[in-house]
Amino acid sequence: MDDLDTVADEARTAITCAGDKQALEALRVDYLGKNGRLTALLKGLGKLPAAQRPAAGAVINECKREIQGLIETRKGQLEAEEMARQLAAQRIDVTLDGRGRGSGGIHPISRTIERVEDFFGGIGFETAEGPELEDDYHNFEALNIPAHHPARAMHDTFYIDSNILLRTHTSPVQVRVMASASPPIKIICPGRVYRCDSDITHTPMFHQVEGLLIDEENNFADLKGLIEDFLHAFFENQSLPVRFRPSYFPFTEPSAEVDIQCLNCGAEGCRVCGNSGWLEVMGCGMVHPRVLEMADIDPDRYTGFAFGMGVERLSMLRYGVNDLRIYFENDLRFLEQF
Ligand code: 2NM
Repeated sequence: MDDLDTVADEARTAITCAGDKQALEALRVDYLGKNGRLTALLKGLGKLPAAQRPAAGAVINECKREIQGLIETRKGQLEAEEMARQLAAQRIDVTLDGRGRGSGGIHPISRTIERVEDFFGGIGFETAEGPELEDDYHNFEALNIPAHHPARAMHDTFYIDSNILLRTHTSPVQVRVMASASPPIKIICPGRVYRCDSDITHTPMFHQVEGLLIDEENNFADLKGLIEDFLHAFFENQSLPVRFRPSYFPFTEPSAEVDIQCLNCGAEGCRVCGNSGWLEVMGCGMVHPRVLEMADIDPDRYTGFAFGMGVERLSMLRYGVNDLRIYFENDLRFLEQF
């Protein structure tokens, strides 16, 4: 019975001090397990006189129950502490504001294309699209640009093989429409085009919108009037001066380049217009009869005019952007402004 008091006291102290559940389990085995110290005392009952055994057995069993109870209590405490630690570590303040969503925007290139489509769509032009991978015929041959024509050198073409290339303009879309539809044709063709050219004002991929009208009655005066109306609408300035300069394209005859008065200096002369007072914004002309013929359109019955513009350039002028590169950098501080 002295042994029992000693063992029980040791057990009480050890259990109270147990730092985690593994230590506690080791104590349980040590005192209450099959070879445990209290179990050993029970086994030693046989050495007592028979008369004392029941009372001693009852005391040892009572002690075992007490130790068992202390272990359960300590286990509960340790679990509660562990839970409290976890809750503190994983605490979430559900009253905090959310992160919010960044607001999306339409890329200025898309916006510019939409503006062009809005104007021409409003006067009956349909939008047409076509492949960015083209063949030599649709990108060059059918546009009156035969092999070895100097215009092919002007277009620094990305070739896939000797016949397949990345289109250098969206004109092949117009070639495809001319070959598959019959006049009247009124289309604009926006899209990506590719030229092997990269510097501060050129990116190897950029965007164009080209337009084409083919009907029985139209002439250069119609083309001039249409383009003037478009530029006045696009730049929201009905008195913006526009001029046409004679030029050359293989696919149009006659051809012209179109300038607007410099938006930056109003014709005074500045860095933006290279001191000329004018900004080149488009090319245009009457579709060459050979181009119509190759598309099986009778040039004696039909005439057409066409025009083309670079979307990045138009967009930069419209929105006052002075660096082409930011169109391709996906910088939200730029994009969010649109
Ligand atoms: C331009 C300038 C002038 C043009 C011509 C054609 C087609 F397919 F009808 F022949 N498409 N685009 C054209 C004409 C494009 O861009 C500066």
